[in-house]
Amino acid sequence: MVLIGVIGLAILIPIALVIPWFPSNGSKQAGNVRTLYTVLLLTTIPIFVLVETVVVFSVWKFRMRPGDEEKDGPPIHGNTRLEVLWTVLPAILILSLCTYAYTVLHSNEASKTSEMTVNVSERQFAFEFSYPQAGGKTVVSPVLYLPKGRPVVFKIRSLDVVHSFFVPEFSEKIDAVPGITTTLRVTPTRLGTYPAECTELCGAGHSLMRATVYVVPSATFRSWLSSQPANSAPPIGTPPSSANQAGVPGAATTPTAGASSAKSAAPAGASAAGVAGGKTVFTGSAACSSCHTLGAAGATGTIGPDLDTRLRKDCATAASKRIRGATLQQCISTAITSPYKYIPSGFQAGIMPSTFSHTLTSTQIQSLVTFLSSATK
Ligand code: HEC
Ligand SMILES: [Cu+2]
Repeated sequence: MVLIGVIGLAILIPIALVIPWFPSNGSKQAGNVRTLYTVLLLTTIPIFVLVETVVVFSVWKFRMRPGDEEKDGPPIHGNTRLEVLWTVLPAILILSLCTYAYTVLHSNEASKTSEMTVNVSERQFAFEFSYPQAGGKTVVSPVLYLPKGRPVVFKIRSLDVVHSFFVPEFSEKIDAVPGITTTLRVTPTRLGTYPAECTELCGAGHSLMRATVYVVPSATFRSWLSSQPANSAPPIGTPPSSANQAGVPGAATTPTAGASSAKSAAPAGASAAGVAGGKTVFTGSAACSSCHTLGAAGATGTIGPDLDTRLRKDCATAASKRIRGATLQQCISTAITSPYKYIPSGFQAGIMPSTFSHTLTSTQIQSLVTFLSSATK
């Protein structure tokens, strides 16, 4: 029996250690999680082997032999020493593993000195990262740049449904829940390009909800940051009034920065009304391009109607004119702000986000209308 157990261990432990359970290690926290996982493997495999060996041995040793059909087993009853042993040992084991896991979690979540804050805003189906800086300048970006070695605290919120924020190489993730701000701490330790993913089924475009993370040397990070234009809050349109959270762009942190003033302050610089601004909104923060095809924007999404071929037609039918408005502009505007009023044939309601009238500013919507009406054939 001991021999079988030793053979089992000799086979299973190398297999468990060789399997690449995790993607490459990209953060300090990921290192801690991996060590924890290895310790768990090394303690649970021997227990598994012990239990299975005893089970298999007993099945073989105490099997019924010819002539045993009518017999009962010997009337063994209780073994105090054994019972104490199999209660106390697992209890000690579980307590120590829990304590160890808790300390790993605690140190991964502990706030670090010289932490950099990055706000993560999530909505169907896009991420947006903003870097609040001294001097009042806030940089907003659809990709995440991080300096290697610098502890980062992510402040994560959702503008619509439950999403989550996960970078596999950092080995940590947390949900983005509407109405609260969740935090996640990461210290990137390896240069590289990683995916950030939403891991909460959040709608039809969920599988497209990804962003790119670049971990770069701190000098590169600084020059990237200073090359970015300052962008006043809110990053992806005006959040619903329930989203007022201190320290998050777009939140009404001062009495004067309410929803209405945020609305008029938003379209600074690049997001000004007009064709170019509309294209920026379409391909960038509003993530229209993840669902729609549109040549002028280089978009190839297939979840919603192909705007190149469908939009003019769908806006010219009698029914669409009555419901969405008689001119192309009115039609597009209604299609964006009240998407389910008129459903083009072959599509269904409930897929295109119906919250654009809250999450985009009126200037952004106007620039989308201008852009789309000039771009569609
Ligand atoms: C999650 C996928 C998705 C996203 C993101 C999305 N749409 Fe849509 N869109 C659809 C679907 C599906 C339809 C068709 C059903 C409907 O009208 O609700 C549609 C319809 C439309 C129509 C009407 C098209 C027609 O032929 O009648 C327009 C215009 C439009 N979307 C523009 C936009 C703009 C602008 C954005 C970004 C602000 C956007 N959409 C974002 C899925 C999406
Ligand atoms: Cu999501």
